[in-house]
Amino acid sequence: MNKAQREFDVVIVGAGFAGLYMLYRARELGLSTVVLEAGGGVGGTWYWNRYPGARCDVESMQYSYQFSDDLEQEWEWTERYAGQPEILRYLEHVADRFDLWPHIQLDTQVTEAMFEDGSGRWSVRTGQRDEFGAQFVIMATGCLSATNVPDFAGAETFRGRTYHTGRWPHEGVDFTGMRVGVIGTGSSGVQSIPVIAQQARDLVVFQRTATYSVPAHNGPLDQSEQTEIKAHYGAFRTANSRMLTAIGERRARTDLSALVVTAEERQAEYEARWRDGGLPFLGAFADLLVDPKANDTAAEFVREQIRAIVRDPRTAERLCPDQVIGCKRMCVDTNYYDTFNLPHVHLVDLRESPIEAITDSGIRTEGGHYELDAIVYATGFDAMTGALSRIDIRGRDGIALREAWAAGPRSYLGLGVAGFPNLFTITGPGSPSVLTNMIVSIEQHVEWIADCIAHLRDHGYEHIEPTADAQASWVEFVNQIADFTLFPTCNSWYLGANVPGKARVFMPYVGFPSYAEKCEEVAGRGYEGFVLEK
Ligand code: NA7
Repeated sequence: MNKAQREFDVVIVGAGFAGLYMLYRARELGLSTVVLEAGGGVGGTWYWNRYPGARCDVESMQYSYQFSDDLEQEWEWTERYAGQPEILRYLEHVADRFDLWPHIQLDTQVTEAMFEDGSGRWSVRTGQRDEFGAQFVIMATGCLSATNVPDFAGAETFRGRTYHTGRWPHEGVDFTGMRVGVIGTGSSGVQSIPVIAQQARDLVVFQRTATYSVPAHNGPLDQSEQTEIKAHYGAFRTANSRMLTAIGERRARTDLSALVVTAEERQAEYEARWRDGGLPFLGAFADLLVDPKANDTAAEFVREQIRAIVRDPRTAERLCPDQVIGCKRMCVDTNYYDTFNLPHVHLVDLRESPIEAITDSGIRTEGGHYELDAIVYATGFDAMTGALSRIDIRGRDGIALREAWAAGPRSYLGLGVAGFPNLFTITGPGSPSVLTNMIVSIEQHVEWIADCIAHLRDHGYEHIEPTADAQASWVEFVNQIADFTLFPTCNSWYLGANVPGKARVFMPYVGFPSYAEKCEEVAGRGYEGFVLEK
């Protein structure tokens, strides 16, 4: 039997960076709020992704909340790029420091969220048979949280252990002496492969698409740098949020085309950024993500680095990507390419010999059979929409979000969906989200939503919902901008192309500053493009 429904002003789904801050703001507004979290702790991405080598690809001094000066000053990061355990500790500290725990219900998987036309309220159900009623539902479900596990024939017959990087066992895994296969060479593969190689007796990497990766040059965070940034943290944050990706004003994008400088100048710029490391490599020139010729100069530079690092020329060639650089999210690594110089590490190119089946003792490709004791799926996520479509969300007249989004997600500003009153999505499709420092985008959304709810309350409105017209124009605009770039040219998860059968639509909005400005304008004009109802 179901338990009695508990009533709240706000139900927040997810206790990662987004859910925790949303809770903090909702409480400040005096709203009764509960956060429902599937995991056994807070942290979201950083709770689940405990694979060896898991690390953020945005620098620690930027990948943190800015809403509290005290928090910002107190917390000491230890590395240039924080590892998963340190980020998780940070989020647990946030939950302690702001006394958030009493409002968070862990181990609670939301399965349904229904808008009830009669009462005008939401009813949220969970796999644990709890029911919650709420005026507002806020999805803080994350862009990369629904795991993608390819449907390989015979997968269930494998007698060894299998793992997905996004659902790593809390107790860790000891691969010592084992023959390990890793499928996938996105960020999770690129980060975990060098670490697993240190333990495994034999490591076979199954690569479908070669990856561009730039060295992290990670290490202890320079104390003087930390002190210096903290002395003017606000200005540092503001400067970063003026960047297209809300990251990296210290190595800002140059305004020049890669094609107007001399070959020597171009090489010098790429070398300097390679020495510095990290994602700002792609900011070397203004046109890298819009002009294929410009892009190829950066791509070829990285391929030259790969050829210089990897000693076996055949392996090096297989590791050299041929798609546009930056089209799939670039990786940031520690010793990724070097790892292929180890005698017990082997690369299987799935474009030459695709996986035919998983057998009881390993993986069979067209080229042969690989005996394995463990298989690691580093196969990514049903990105941006997966966490939402796995919940049965129904708006007015019982319309299902899954159906409304069957041909691709349709959202106004990535914040709200026509037909789904009082439902907000933090960093939803149609917002900059994954193309930016996520924390900056999350804070911008949380603050917008909190201000919006305050506005509704102050003016006696019960409901808010985007108009179908505003939503249609926004979706078109997001696509027009994407079409101006090289992003649509490859099979990335930004396009949903990694999940068989998923509609191919470019989901994030390119450019944080213009987006934030648009959101402010919309709010300033009394929530233009939304219908507000008493
Ligand atoms: P990604 O970046 O989506 O990488 C997944 C990898 O798995 C990628 O190399 C895929 O190849 C590969 N993959 C997926 N399905 C298959 C099948 N069926 N067969 C073989 N290989 C497959 O996920 P990550 O977890 O690494 O990173 C996600 C984000 O987290 C990352 O971008 C950062 O933002 C942090 P493909 O490229 O699709 O050919």
